[in-house]
Amino acid sequence: MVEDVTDLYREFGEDRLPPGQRRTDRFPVLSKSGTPSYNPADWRFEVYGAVDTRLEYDLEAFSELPHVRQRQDFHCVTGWSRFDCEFAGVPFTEIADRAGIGSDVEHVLFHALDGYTTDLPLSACLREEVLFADELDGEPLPDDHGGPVRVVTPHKYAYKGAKWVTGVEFLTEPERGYWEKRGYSRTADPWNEERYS
Ligand SMILES: Nc1nc2c(c(=O)[nH]1)N[C@H]1C(S)=C(S)[C@@H](COP(=O)(O)O)O[C@H]1N2
Ligand SMILES: [Mo]
Repeated sequence: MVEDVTDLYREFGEDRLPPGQRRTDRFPVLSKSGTPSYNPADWRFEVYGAVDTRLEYDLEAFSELPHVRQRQDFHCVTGWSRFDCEFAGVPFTEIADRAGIGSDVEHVLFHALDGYTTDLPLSACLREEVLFADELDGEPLPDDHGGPVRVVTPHKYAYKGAKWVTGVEFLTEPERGYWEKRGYSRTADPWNEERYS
């Protein structure tokens, strides 16, 4: 079953295509420093910070977590949008429930294999469409697009979705990620064209 969440734009704007974006059927690859290599046997996904229980999964354990399949749109801050991406993955809320997040948690910082980080308020993460995705269009997520696991954030510009994600850190105070430190918007709402801060 594929759940269609492409109508989430109604919460934010009039049009499915956010202002200043153009549609593409290609899926360009954008990374700060190329696709990192990793040893699948050593790969770990870690959940830490202000949580009741630290979690750690290897690839097999991650693949056994409950997954959902969704049709989502993808909006890059550089101006292209790709409609109808089919992602399968573990919902952010599933991970948050398993770790048990403290009542003082306000913010989340995602960590990745290439040293990339990106941050979001907790409230922007506790949404059904925020996934730790390991499949794209019915295939294992390609390396260039963040395999084995990436974050997807269809309600935000795509730099909020860390590719090659290896950790999620729950914070009691905001911290800035890689592009957020370099002038990209902290809030990144595509329908409000929050590109730069
Ligand atoms: N780990 C990591 N994640 C990342 C990036 C990166 O450089 N490293 N780039 C971000 C940016 S700026 C964008 S637009 C999207 C691009 O995703 P794509 O290459 O699958 O199109 O990934 C985001 N996630
Ligand atoms: Mo980007």
